[in-house]
Amino acid sequence: MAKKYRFSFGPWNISPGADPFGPPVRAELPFARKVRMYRKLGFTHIQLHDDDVVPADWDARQTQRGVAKVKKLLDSEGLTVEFVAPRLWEDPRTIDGAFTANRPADRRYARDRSRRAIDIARMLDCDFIVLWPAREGTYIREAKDAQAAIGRMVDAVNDMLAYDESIRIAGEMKPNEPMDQAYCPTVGHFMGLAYRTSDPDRVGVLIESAHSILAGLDPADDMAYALWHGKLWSVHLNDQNGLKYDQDKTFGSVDLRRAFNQVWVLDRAKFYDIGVVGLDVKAMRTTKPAHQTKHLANSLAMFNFLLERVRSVDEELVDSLRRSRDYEELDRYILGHLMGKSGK
Ligand code: 3MF
Ligand code: MG
Repeated sequence: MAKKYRFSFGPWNISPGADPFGPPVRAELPFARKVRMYRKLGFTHIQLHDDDVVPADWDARQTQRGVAKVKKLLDSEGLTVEFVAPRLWEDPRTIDGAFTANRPADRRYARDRSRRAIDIARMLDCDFIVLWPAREGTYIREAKDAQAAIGRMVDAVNDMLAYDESIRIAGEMKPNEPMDQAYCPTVGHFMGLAYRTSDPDRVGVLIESAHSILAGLDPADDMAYALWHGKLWSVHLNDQNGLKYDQDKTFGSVDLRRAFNQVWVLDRAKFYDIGVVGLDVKAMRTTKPAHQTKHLANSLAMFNFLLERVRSVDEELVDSLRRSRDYEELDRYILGHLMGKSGK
């Protein structure tokens, strides 16, 4: 592969613009219409929740037929499924969490729904599952046994690993929202857990820039940490303005230098040979329907712009400034380079 990146997003990234304080402001586009937008926007891969493909309450036969129909649609557009994620946070049975719910029947529901997500992934020629543990935490500390909860998360991952002997699973960690506190708030937490599963080589992470930022961490350093372990299998690049609600802003739109460093770390690690670059970005609520994919096109363009900046860094200069510990000059050089000024 010639150092070329592949890009993906999920159908939820073209959205009607509702927020907790106001209703939708754009019509929800039919799934098939969204699918037809991917290639034109420069994307070859699609990310899906299980119920983006077929409703979660369909029986096995309906599911098989429904998935086959979606597969045909994706094939006709030349799209590859990057991952399938079981949506374990909307059904009433997941109100108290999924794998960590206190009721055994709710935990069984989460287990069965995750197995079904694997079935759907397989029908779509995909061997990659992403777990965003949305409600695996609490509003108050005393609601659940936190130690038991971690064990239950390991059990759930083990169940999926046993259900399909070659499926790979990546945890997408987020410190909060919708819960006050998540049991596996960071990449490091999930990776510790991954090593205690029955097949650590098949358990990795997806890092979302905003989720690292919300945990007070630098996304580029988080990515480097997971890359060192050989466990960074996907990313959700976006941006985030401070420690607030999850904003999913256009990549690079808040902090260009922070975005530059994410591309730097990914490119130095040859991520183009490892995984697909996902852009988990959301249009502003003020965006008109005619412009509702601009945030995706702009995020991809920003990645490519920063890639050009990363690949034109004067490596020798950086090395020599590191050796002489002249970080003031390095700081000036990087800022100048980001602004297109090449002066040494
Ligand atoms: C939540 C997210 C989600 C997950 C997606 C896949 C809307 O903060 O980032 O995107 O990425 O549900 O699990
Ligand atoms: Mg995400």
